[in-house]
Amino acid sequence: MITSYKQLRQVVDTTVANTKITDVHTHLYSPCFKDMLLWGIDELLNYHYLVAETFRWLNIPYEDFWSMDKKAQANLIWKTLFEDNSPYSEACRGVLTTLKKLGLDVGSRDIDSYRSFFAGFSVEDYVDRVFEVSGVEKVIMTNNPFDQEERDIWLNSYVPDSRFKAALRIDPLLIDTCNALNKLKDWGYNIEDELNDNTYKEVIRFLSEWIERMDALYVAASLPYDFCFPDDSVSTKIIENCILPVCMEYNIPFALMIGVKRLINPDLKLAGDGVGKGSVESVEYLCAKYPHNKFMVTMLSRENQHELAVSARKFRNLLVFGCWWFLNNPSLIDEITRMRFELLGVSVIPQHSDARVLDQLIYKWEHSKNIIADVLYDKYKDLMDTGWRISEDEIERDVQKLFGGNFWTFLSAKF
Ligand code: RAT
Ligand code: ZN
Repeated sequence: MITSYKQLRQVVDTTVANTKITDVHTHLYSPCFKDMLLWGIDELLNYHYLVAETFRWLNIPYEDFWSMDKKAQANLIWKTLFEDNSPYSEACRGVLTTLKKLGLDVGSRDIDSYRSFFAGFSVEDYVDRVFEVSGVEKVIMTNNPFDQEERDIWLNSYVPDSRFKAALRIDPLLIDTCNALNKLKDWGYNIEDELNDNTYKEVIRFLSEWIERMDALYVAASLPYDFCFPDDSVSTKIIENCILPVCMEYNIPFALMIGVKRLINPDLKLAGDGVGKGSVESVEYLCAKYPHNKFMVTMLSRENQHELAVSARKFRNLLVFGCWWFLNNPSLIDEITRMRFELLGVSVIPQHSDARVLDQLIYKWEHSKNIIADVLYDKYKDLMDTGWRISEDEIERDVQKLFGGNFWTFLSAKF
């Protein structure tokens, strides 16, 4: 049993540091996806979070930046955000934490020496290194069957790697349905001109084939802030008639990521999205109307977090996950994690990385783990103050659930 605050602190820190993580949502790819797997200093610097921050200082036309090669873009981002200003934004600091944890001399500010370091690795060795340094054991990819490059790999050269699991991402079916259905037609599915039972059957066939091909752990969509369910839109029809039945058949969750304001500045390309408040009522409707379906939900707006956590108290088929994208900042992770632990106890996935560059697993988890450890320490300390006695095993049990167990249990649950 833990007998002092000092011992508690030490057990929490060690357990959080040593527990292997399942990262439930990333944009990473296994090595068989070749160039789609991004890594190294130039990719780290070209992260779209940093591109957005760089443009706050640049006066050049957007096109001039986009026409530069990756190395020149990285140099400009480095100069603007790291040399001309202090890099304490979360995305900048992340680059430095990553370099530090890889053993590089952050104080040297010598970007070319960082480049030489990365050039010394094969991709396979580097993947091993990042998994080891970050403490991540498995990552869930974001797999888009509508992307031609990705599709070709799945069809021709995919090699399973037990560290990288798939999630079937179907945004085009919901936000660009007409074009998505035309693609299905091109690929030989018998899609009719209207959304009728035959068309739904063929969409279901498409989804089933890809779930099986990818061995997808869940089906996912990133949805706009004004996503509303139900309504009389095409996306409601596809969700009702295709996605929910397929998820039910395979007993896999439908993951909804709600709150994007797409391309509020199109000149910024991937960096041009914003955030808006979403409808928790839609999530509640889904959970209540489809009690045998499972839903994983993360929302992008800070204002939605409390309401979403309350909904999760009401629906066992709702698993809340992560501090997504613009919420992945220390002050907000701290606030949201505290509130979730207070409302939901251990029954939540406190974080996912959303890493797009392999190396980001290192900083995203390092930063989040430190905050989660602080919050856990406070919560266990409050328990100790009541006279409740806590063992090291119980802390390990809880942290294992938070860092992966809850996800795997939810996948196998049948409601
Ligand atoms: O966090 C991000 O990198 C965003 O650009 C999005 O990819 C978002 O996470 C998503 O999955 O749509
Ligand atoms: Zn994402």
